[in-house]
Amino acid sequence: MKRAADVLIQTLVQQGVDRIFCVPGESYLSVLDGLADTADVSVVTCRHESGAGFMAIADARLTGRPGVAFVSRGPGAMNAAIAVHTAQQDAVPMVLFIGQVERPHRQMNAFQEVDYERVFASMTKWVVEVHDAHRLADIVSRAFHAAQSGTPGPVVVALPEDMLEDWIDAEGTAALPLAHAGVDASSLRRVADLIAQAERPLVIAGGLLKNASGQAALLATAEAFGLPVATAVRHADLLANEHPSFAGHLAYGAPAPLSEALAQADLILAVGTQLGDVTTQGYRFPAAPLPTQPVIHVWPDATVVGGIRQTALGLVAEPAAFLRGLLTYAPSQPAARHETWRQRLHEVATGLRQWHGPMDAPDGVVFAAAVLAADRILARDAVVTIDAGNFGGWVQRHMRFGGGRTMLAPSSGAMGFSVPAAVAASLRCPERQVVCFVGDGGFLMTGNELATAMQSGGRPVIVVADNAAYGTIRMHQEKQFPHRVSATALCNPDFASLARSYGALGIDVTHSSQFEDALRTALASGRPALIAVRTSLEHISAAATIDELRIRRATVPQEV
Ligand SMILES: Cc1ncc(C[n+]2csc(CCOP(=O)(O)OP(=O)(O)O)c2C)c(N)n1
Ligand SMILES: [Mg+2]
Repeated sequence: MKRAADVLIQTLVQQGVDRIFCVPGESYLSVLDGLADTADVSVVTCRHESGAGFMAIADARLTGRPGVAFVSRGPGAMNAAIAVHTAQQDAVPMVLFIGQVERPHRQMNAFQEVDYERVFASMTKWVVEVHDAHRLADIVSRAFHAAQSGTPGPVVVALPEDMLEDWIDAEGTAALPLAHAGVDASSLRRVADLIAQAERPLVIAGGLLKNASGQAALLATAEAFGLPVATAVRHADLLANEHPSFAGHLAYGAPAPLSEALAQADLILAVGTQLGDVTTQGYRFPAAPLPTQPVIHVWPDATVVGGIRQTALGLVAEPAAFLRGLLTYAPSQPAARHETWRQRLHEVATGLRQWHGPMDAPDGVVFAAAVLAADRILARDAVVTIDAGNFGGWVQRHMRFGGGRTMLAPSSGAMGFSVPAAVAASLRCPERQVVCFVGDGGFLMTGNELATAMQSGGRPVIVVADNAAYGTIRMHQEKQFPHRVSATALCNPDFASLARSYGALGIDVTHSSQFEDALRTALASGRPALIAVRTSLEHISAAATIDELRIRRATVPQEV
């Protein structure tokens, strides 16, 4: 006979889980008790459930396996909700285990009781509450299967406290084999034909290719067909940005020269992306529901392919396997006209990476300076995490990714992702440099996970862009309500001192000339470090200053 909690842990190990991120709760004490004796699973104790969830997402991105978080019932679960939503928007496999009130007290508004099925239904692949301990192992195995099948995403498993303490005659359940969507030879031939007939074919590559085999297949296909590749939002690392096939990053508000150049495409091959709102620049490129150029869409889930957009060809297939199959039909040599088109796009993308603005302003460092220095200094295989916020615009546009350098950022635009993600990345990849870029707003949402880094042996370098503002929102205010600043100014702590109080290294940067030394010192320190960059608010985004926004607003006629 075994305690159900121990059967659960055995099942986790059988699913390949070697690390979980948690905030403990009295609702799953027996699991914590069992984990104390389990050498196979490292337990990272976090300071907030959003941090635990974000760490699980980053870990999933780096391992290719579902990320796992354990949180307590009710309040703990609600704190974790932001990560569930992020995993859903990013199609990242994650299993979130939540304690639940004991079974006899369910449906009685018991202390911290939540109906998880109702709360999480809209943002998960599956929510299940385990009522019978005999079913626990099978349900957990199925949860891992569901998180990885078709469109990957989050699954929530609720564990009533008393169920975990039942004694049962059972063992753990092995991982269920995943079924992979395939693609037939005639479809592959048709794709190759459509590429051959097109004047200006373009690949849009997305997050499902964000692993070694996906990136290798993308590179091989791009080279064999001579295809340009634009990447979906937050995935600029799918292809080395210096590679002649790299045709830009479809980030939030992509610069006009890029979107105008890409719009010339007469065939779009979208692989491993859901072609969501941001990547398609508001469902305009390729347009939905009726695109202006033929779209071939490859994604391993029939409900997504063709679901919101007419496709010339929809293929339910694993993106990497599809690309490997397509290689068989590659031409002996890429067409000359494709080569010209590819060069044109690469020149536009490369040109946009140049920064022509100043490095310093009267009110602080222009954040471009920090990004350009980091780009020069960081190892090519560094992991870079990016929070939501305007400072991130410089990182996404002016830093080179791919070719080994990983970009981890939430396409959901969730603030607070990057510090926990960097902690998880430095635990998973201790041999790689891990650098987090975060705003002053985002840092104070989950920067407390610096304590987790100290405790667990992670050593991320955190670069805080401190412009004393929720700058992104201030930018929107200046666009729509110029000169009327409301609720966006921030009064901040001394971030470097704060980092020191955690036991980390803390360095202040007030002029661009200091950044390079600061980053080298931080990287060499071998411990968690924070560089607080006093950042210009006037230079509020990579695209415009506050003054420029006001002038634009004043000179562009407004609708009445
Ligand atoms: C969790 C969450 N809350 C609110 C927002 C809305 N939001 C987007 S950017 C932003 C401001 C970010 O400020 P900061 O981190 O200081 O970066 P900055 O824009 O100043 O560079 C806000 C509030 C969000 N995206 N996520
Ligand atoms: Mg800010």
